[in-house]
Amino acid sequence: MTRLVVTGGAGFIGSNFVRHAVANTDASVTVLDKLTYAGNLGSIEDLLGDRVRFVRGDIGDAELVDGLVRELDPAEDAIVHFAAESHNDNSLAEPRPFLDTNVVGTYTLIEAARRADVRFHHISTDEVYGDLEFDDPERFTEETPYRPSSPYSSTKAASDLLVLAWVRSFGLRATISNCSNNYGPYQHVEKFIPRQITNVLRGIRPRLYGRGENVRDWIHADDHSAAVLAILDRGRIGETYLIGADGERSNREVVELVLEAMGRPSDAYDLVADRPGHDLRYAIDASKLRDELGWSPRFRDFSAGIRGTIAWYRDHEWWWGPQKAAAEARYAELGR
Ligand code: NAD
Ligand code: TDX
Repeated sequence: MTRLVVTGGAGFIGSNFVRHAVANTDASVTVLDKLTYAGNLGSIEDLLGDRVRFVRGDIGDAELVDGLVRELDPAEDAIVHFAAESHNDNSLAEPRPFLDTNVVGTYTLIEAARRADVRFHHISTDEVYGDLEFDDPERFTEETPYRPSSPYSSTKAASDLLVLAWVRSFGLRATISNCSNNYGPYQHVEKFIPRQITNVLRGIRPRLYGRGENVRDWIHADDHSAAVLAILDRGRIGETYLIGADGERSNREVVELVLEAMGRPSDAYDLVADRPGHDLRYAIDASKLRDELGWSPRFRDFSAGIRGTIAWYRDHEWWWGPQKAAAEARYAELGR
């Protein structure tokens, strides 16, 4: 049986991936997660047992990481690296943890993978490519030059470049995926869609940055997980794969959809101060992933996906409720 070490497996996408891997493969999983403010053991607690083990620790702890990676069989096992500081607004307020986890943490993991000759998959973001104009006919591809805008995206870009250098210089058996904006269950309430859903549930008006015109390319987290499994299974070593589901929407459209689906007037939101350096638009061309690996998204109807996500937050206040006040207090300090 394959064993996967999944870093950041108590976070949003990592926990969705662990759930997806348990349901769709016979792999066993070791989750390595520091449980920062963004990690929540409640996201995977029901899975813990014979197939899923949880280790609390920092990906920058070389001794701990080496020990876990040495348990793996280089012939069939892999490290799947989700752990990161992931929120742009936090990276603008306090960049240092982004350097420690995203850059030094990734370095620590690829050194361990190199020593043990273990396959490594690096999870990254489309934000490494910077942003597009609203009317740009081109979308991001694997050939788009890196042009990150924020402390978050620049540290993710740095981590991608480290992985590529380790492939070329040391023969690390690694792949990289750069995905667009994810939505779905278990996403922290600081992020755009869960923030607005839980605001409405708490009787607070949704908040749109600037004029709400910025565009994001949405994909359901479960489709991201399926793409990562396809890359682990059939991806070519040293290659980058972009993951996206043709889900471009302006932030205003998303908020209107959430409000309507929750039975509120579609204009019952407030415009607030913009994010400094706010990327205008992201858009992914995932042709390589679709054509080479045969992946395609299952969640094609965005408004159905949003309604499912709203239902999940309605039913899981025990999961998000304890985080809501602290997240809103951080936004209040930023005037957003
Ligand atoms: P998240 O913030 O929800 O989860 C991050 C997890 O990593 C948390 O469980 C946290 O406790 C853990 N963690 C943080 N620092 C750690 C450390 N030093 N050691 C061990 N664990 C640590 O993030 P997410 O949204 O699930 O993102 C996961 C990955 O996917 C990130 O690499 C992110 O860059 C990438 N990504 C996210 C999106 C998105 O839309 N959210 C899109 C593309 C790519
Ligand atoms: O209250 C809000 N109002 C608002 O208008 C919040 C929290 C956000 N926004 C806007 C900013 C963005 O244009 O919504 C958009 C999405 O914001 P975030 O959820 O913060 O995501 P983004 O900055 O696009 O980054 C996300 O996608 C790429 C993830 O957080 C990253 O980890 C991932 O790499």
